[in-house]
Amino acid sequence: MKFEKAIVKKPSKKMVNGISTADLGKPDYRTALKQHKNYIKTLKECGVEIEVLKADENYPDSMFVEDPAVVTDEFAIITNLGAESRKGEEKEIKSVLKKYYSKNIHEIKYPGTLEGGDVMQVEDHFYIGVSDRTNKDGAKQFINYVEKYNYRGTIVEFEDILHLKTGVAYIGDNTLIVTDTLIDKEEFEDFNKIKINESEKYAANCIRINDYVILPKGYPDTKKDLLKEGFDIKTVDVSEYKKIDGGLSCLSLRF
Ligand code: CIR
Repeated sequence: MKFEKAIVKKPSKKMVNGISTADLGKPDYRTALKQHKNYIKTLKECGVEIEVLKADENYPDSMFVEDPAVVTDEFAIITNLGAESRKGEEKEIKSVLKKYYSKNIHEIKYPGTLEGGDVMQVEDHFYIGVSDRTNKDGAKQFINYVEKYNYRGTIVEFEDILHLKTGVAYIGDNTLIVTDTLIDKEEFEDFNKIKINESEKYAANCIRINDYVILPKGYPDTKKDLLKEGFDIKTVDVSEYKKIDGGLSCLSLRF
């Protein structure tokens, strides 16, 4: 998959109150801003042009732009967020995406809920996690939309993680990087799998952009494993986002 653009959103001061189960303390806002700038720089180095949206003090989690929409080079699907405090984030994203997609924008509607973190694209196939944030109705609406464009969808059920992509990433070349929770899923049996150590499971939320896999900084075993498999790596420190359950993929929409 070739990516040309990415949308990111500056974190607001309220990000320190983002939803969290991590038990790692509150993020430091100034460090988070520095890390965000560095994230943007790294995406640019991978060859994508960036649109940066303004911070929004009404939504502490709104820099996690991956959740209110799913984008491809042909169409966009605006989601219906499952988390109460995040409902409404999709309005701005929808107006921004209109300029890129004109008519090819669709919306997940109540009673369906879906968050982009639960959607993993593998070429023309989507894996949709059913989680506390995404329900079956939302997943089915999503599949109906993508089938119009000749894409296919598979629902994946799991427990214990926030989103599907908290535990798995597609990094190209038919390869998944995957944690214990998802490694034995039959939906993934035809992939090459790189298993993540339990102690480095946060690194499962990584992204492949053009020639590079971007990994969170501080996960040396995962980095070694990927280098051994021949992937080119860049690392970005996202420690402040980890404190509010977010990671590398959540911070951008890539298309
Ligand atoms: C939330 O709980 O919604 C945020 N604190 C973290 C969202 C992370 N997003 C993602 O994994 N796609």
